[in-house]
Amino acid sequence: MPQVGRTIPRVEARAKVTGRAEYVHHLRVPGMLHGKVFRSTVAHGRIKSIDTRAAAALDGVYRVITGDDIAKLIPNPYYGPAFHDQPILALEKVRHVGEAVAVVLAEDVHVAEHAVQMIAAEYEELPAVFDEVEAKTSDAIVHEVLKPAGTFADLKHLAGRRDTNVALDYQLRRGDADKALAEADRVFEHTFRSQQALHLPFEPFVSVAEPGEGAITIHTSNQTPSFVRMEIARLLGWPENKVRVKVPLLGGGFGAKVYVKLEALVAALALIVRRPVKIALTMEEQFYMITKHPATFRIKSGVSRDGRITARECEVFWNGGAYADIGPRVCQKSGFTAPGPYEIDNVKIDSYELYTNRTPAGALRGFGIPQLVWAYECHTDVIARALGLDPIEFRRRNVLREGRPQATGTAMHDAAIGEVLDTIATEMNWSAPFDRGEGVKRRGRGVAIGFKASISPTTSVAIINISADGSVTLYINTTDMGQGSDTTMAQIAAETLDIEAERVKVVHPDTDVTPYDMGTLGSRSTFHVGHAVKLAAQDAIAKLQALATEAGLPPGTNYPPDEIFVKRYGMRAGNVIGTGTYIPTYQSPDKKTGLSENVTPFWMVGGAGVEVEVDTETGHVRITRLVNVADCGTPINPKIAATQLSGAAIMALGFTLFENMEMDGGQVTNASLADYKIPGVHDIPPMENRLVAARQESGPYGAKGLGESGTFGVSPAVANAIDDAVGVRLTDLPLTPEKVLRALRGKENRPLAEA
Ligand code: MCN
Repeated sequence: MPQVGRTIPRVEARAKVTGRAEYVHHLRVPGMLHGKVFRSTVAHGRIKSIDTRAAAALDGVYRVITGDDIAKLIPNPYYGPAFHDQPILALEKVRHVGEAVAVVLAEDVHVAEHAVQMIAAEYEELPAVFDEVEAKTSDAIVHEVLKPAGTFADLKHLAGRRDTNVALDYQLRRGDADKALAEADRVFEHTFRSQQALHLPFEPFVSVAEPGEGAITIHTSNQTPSFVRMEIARLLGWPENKVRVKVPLLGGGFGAKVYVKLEALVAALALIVRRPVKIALTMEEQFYMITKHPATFRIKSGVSRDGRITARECEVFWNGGAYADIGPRVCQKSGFTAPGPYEIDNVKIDSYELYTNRTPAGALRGFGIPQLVWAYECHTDVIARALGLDPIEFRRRNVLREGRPQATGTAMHDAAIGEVLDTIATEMNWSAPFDRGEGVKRRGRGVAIGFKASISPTTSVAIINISADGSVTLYINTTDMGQGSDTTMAQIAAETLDIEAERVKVVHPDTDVTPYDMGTLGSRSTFHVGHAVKLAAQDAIAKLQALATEAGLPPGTNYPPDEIFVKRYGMRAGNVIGTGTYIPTYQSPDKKTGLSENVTPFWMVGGAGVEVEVDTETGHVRITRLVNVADCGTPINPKIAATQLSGAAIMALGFTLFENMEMDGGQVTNASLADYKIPGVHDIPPMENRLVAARQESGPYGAKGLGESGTFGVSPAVANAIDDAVGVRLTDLPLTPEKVLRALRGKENRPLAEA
């Protein structure tokens, strides 16, 4: 029976609903100390003094640790995937409000919490910069020297620089955008902004470190166990096999829990005090860890009278906050998709990753793509309206078709952009008459489509063990954070082995046992790890066949594995281990032109159609219908795939309508779930989720990534629908009732007070 394309319940479902599922938050280790973090209250400053005496004297406090204590253990205590810029605890300087400055350790977590209040730090405040556009030319320099990490092949080109906030500037030049703009029939230019927002997994960051003899075990809620092991080993100057990283299930990750977050801190603390240490953050502390990049996007297009886009100029400023994290990759990899899924001969892209004195920004479900789609799909709609063209028709005239080159020069293959657009149109009944409402309730509709490249080059390894009874165990470093990878990886293994998926056990990441994978991020696992799993299963089959031959069984016959083992070893004994390694081909973009003929192993495509009702007296926007459409090639598990699409879209609705980290002089003023609203069940509109019939020829069983595609189109589709309803164009996210009302009043020349 086919295992791929089969909707089976999640393999961990029973454990989750019975409360038996394993999470790091549940972990208690004998002798364990709890750490609570003392955080900076200034956005940029030199540390003059940290007074820990009162805290250390409190009954029950085991020890208070500062950056200086850590530097005694690790002389160069800076980490990061792109730059080695982030100290384990602040050293000399603080660069954002909420930065970790000291840690109190106590057996009782409440004692630690209390003692943290007794620490006092003095800072010499330095000029700070918060805005991404200002950061490019500001005299307030966040890092005096930039130190590229050189860890990942695609980020090796990051040059060490001084006295600049520009961590990376990526540029792409294709054709002659200046000339084509000068010659265009019409030119349109807009600036769009998106806000700082949060991942907010319901399981906040948590890590536990257990020191051993010249070794350490880290239990952590993390999406990249292989990287954590490598980075902790590098910091300690130890071989990787002395560092063991174990990851059970995650209560959500959404890109927050990639690379090193609390792991270096708990490891250093545990080694200093020689006791296990646990740090579990509160919901509020998540506001100081990692966020979605705020971005400013200036976009300019030249268009012909018949509705062809002839040139596009994109200038994107990414607000990376105080530490680069993976921002430079967002700036580059997402940057090259800034012109949108359209065939445009003349393109100029400048994409800048900037340091500022805000909470660092990294990858958030979409890796920068939602910020870009927000801008280019609003821009696309404005152009269509100005030309008097239907927005879907205008897109149809310009979308990239099979085999055509994307801005980088990489040919588009198996990217069902046109099909996604057509499916949205059909589902929305686009050509039928539409009820536009009346009185103060006006109705409108909008669409948007986006696309994303996958991360490349990366490595994934899988191991499959067939036991003598024929049962199968799969060892992978993919983190199941809710996306369902345990289930779908079991399905891919089972499909290849021709058994039922329910017979495959998936071992959670444990770097002593499970093999290398670059990370569960960028919707790369189904494609990359899926390939490795398939290869490992094929290898296991070949080894089983060799065993059958050794056992003297006639070739070509399909013996059940348990019979082969008994025949070969005279009893139920032995096992077969298959391994698979997958690395896609890649050509890094040319440093000057940004062009590459092979920039990604596959393209993800997603889009949305929205119907809204706008109250012209209050500015309130009600979404009356949301259609999510994506191309994921073959859905491995159709039901989970559909929930990936809807989950991503609901997350995007929060960023569209209300989520916003508010700031005052570097202080986050709404750092709690009471003040920072995320979508609740009442915010979920009537929703349909559709996957277009498609196949990724280069993917395992025709599959490719999906986890982020539902985030792409939501924000611009809503803004386009608002414009359609009431004729106002909003350019800043989130689209709050206040902004809608101000725009409406501005259009009518009616002051707000009149309302
Ligand atoms: N799937 C499928 N068929 C496909 C593709 C995907 O059935 N052709 C389903 C599978 O169940 C698979 C899931 O969709 O496990 C996501 O697959 P993929 O797109 O390959 O993404 P990853 O497994 O690499 O997961 C990461 C991705 C990202 S980058 C973020 S962010 C994200 C996401 O997935 N965070 C999530 N989905 C999430 N879902 C939950 N519940 N929680 C998160 O934190």
